[in-house]
Amino acid sequence: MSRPTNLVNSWNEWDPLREIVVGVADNACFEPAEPGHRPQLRTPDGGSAPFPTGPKPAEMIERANEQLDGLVRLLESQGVTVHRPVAPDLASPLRTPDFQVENQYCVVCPRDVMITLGNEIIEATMSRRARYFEYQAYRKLVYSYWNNDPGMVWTVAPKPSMADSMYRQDFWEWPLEERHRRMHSSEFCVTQDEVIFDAADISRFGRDIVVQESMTTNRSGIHWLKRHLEPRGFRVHPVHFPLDFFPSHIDCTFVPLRPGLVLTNPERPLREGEEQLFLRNGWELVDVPQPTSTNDEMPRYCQSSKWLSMNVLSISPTKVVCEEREKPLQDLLDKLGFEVFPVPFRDVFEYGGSLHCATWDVNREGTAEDYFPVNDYRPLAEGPRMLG
Ligand code: DAV
Repeated sequence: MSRPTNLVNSWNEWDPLREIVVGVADNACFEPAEPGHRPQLRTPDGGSAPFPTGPKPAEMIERANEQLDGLVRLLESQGVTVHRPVAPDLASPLRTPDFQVENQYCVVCPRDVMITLGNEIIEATMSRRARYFEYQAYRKLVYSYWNNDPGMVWTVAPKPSMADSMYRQDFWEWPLEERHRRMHSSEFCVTQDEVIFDAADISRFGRDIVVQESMTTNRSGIHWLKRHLEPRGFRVHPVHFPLDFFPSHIDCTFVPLRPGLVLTNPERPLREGEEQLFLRNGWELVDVPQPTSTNDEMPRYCQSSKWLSMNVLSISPTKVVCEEREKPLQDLLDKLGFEVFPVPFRDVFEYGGSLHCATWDVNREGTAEDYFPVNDYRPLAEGPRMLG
């Protein structure tokens, strides 16, 4: 049998899933404090006790791996091909010409690093030092797609320096009042001087790409995405959630599940006006219920919010994988007509996310649909200069 050539093909977050990458917890370390990140323990002693450093204990890694393996088994039982990254040594200190960091983090969340946009795989710039080299864990896989799919396009976004000057360190000290005052300015812990984005700030809707301005994606990063993707036929829409004072990654805030339906976060509304693109094209924005944990009840080393509850993974436009404890959300999904697959995943939370974060879909059925025919999209004034 001849090999299929379109190995890399994924245009949105919901089309029937054929091939996916699921992270592994092997070799994971505690995330170090750095200018772009201040890890903190969850209460009751969150204010005083120091956040651990160095490799995570073996039994914690084992527990996370068991849950990741459980997700793999579920996906395989649904006919999905699953690949895993290879975790390199992450415990050694890292030094580049511009920064040093005591250790790397983990390779549990490919979503943050890698993205498939149609037939193209993009490696994000990343925004934190401990994650600068995370792409390396996926290179073997990327090479296998590169070697076996002649139509695949492989793009590595420019690496930022991650030098001290790239960060705005006083951001972490701003009192709540100041954050409130600045909530529409979208200035966070990274400056605008360099191109910065994490792949998980992007959500895919066929030929439309939605990108959140955040602590991990700046306006220069969005500008790079526009300049890169518009000539390929995409429309790139920046979005903002002004009530999220520490935004990072869109997949706990704005989660499309099928054409016409986005799950939204009731505590993080879109900036006024940005909902129009969706409403004018007949999309429904449906608020999810409160998560089953408060922020304080999240696992001790978890740096994500309680809204990991909505970090679900679509197997198809009718099948969704959801964390097993999130019964209120499962009931909503059921009412909306989805078949829900609950899996335990809380032991993975401290590795950076839940079900959507811990995966990177490489192949879903389907093509580049236009879900937003009614739009007043304005591409960048200066198109790229073509040869000839
Ligand atoms: O709401 O804390 C977490 C995303 C993790 N990758 C949140 C976003």
